[in-house]
Amino acid sequence: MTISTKKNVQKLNNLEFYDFKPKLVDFKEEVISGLSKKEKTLAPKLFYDKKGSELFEQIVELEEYYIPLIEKKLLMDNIISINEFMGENVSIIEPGSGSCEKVRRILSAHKSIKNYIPIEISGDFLFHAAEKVAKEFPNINIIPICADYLNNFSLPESLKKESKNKVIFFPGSSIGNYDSNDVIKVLKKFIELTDNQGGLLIGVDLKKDKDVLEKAYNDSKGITAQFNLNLLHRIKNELNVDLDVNNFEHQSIYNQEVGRIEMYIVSKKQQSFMIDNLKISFEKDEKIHTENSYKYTVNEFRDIALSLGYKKHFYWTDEKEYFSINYFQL
Ligand code: AVJ
Repeated sequence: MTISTKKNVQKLNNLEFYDFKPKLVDFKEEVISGLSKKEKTLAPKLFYDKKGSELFEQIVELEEYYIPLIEKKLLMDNIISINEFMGENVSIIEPGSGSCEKVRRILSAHKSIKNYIPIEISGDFLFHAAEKVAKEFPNINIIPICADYLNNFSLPESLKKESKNKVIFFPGSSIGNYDSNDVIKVLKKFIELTDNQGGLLIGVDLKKDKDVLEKAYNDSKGITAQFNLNLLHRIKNELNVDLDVNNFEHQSIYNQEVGRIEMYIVSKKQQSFMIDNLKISFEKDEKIHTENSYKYTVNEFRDIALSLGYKKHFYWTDEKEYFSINYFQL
């Protein structure tokens, strides 16, 4: 583990950056292995290059994509009780913190937060986001950790001893990308991080009408389609592949039996392209599976968390019961 000493950066005495030098995603390797499978896949983490991240910023502004608005309202309307459940001298740990935007609602409303620990794989991005938070909240220690939150990192020793009340903040229904085995792995990791005595504040998207769900992932402005098809633009540009993105289309369907949105890139015709010497062929209507987004009932998700050791559960939903904020306590 190294504590990086970045030059040309204003020293803030409430900011301490830890860099575990996570292995970055090898785009080419991921694409080749995904497209060589019998059922072709591309992992959702590949969405987020610069263009993809910009498109995602547009998705979260869409009315049809109800998640961010409802989550924001639920957090704001219930911030007092949420803060009470979290207790005092809290350390908030946010795996996959991105721009650290949502946590501000908690940091500014809570009187007794000691530490905020955002964890993110992209170091520069993390550093700048954390620096902003550090300036805005001079009384909170900001301890960004550059790491893949499921692998090879640990919290600084000082944190392990000092603060009992560790709370994991995992908003946005990020948990939706994980299938049932991985949800268990992720939650177990969270329990380990909070030393078997903390809390978990997590946004979970709920099962609902197929129509509402499919519109959320196939919006009328076509932004989600662009976001999905951006994967093909990445392949074309970054791997120098001769392919025509117009020969593919975006598809999102709600698989009711499994309870998940499935996103695909569909080949409009029989075609192929070359990645170096490797030929990737498609039948007409053949799909590349690009994302799953699992939906739960409140009870389904509660039962998973309780079976892993969480003891108390509090939750908040909107009137239509589209989305839930859950607080679990160990
Ligand atoms: C970032 C995984 C929460 O599944 O709702 C949104 C990603 N994909 N629209 C989700 C996403 C297409 C999103 N998560």
